[in-house]
Amino acid sequence: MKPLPFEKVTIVMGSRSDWSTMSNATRPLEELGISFATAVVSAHRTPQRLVDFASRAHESGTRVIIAGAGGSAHLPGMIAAISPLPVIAVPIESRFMTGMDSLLSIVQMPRGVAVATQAVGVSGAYNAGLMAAQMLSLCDDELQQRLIAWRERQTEQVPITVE
Ligand code: RP5
Repeated sequence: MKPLPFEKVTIVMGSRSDWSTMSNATRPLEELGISFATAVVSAHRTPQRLVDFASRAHESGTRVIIAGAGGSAHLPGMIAAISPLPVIAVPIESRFMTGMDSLLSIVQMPRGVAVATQAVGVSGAYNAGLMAAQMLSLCDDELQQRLIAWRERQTEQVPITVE
């Protein structure tokens, strides 16, 4: 089996089927020049992989973890229970409850174990990448300048007129 990948931002997801959503987390990271890795880690189907990943990430170069899962979405909370790193969670839009199940099972963490939960689906995944960049920028002045410029470009791109 391939070894677990670790980068400054490591993006994990419960299934390959989550990739169409979670790939959106890579967009702001690419635009801001931040290295990332991706892997499938399932809380239920690969529990030992979850433990290996979460216990090693902070000693393997990762600074922020992004974790996406759908349905009974235990992945982000379990990683946060093991790893000291910040965990940004993305609730995946599920087939039967359109992501409400994912959202509630991720967001209702018990006191003492923190997860930064984003919106359900594509926007949440995108913002997870952006949030990771903002966290990293706290200790990286050049990245902070790139973020400021990135936001200015975003603002400039919003037209005043609707035609
Ligand atoms: C979750 O179950 C995954 O995160 C995914 O969102 C959902 C469905 O997985 P598949 O059955 O498509 O592999 O663990």
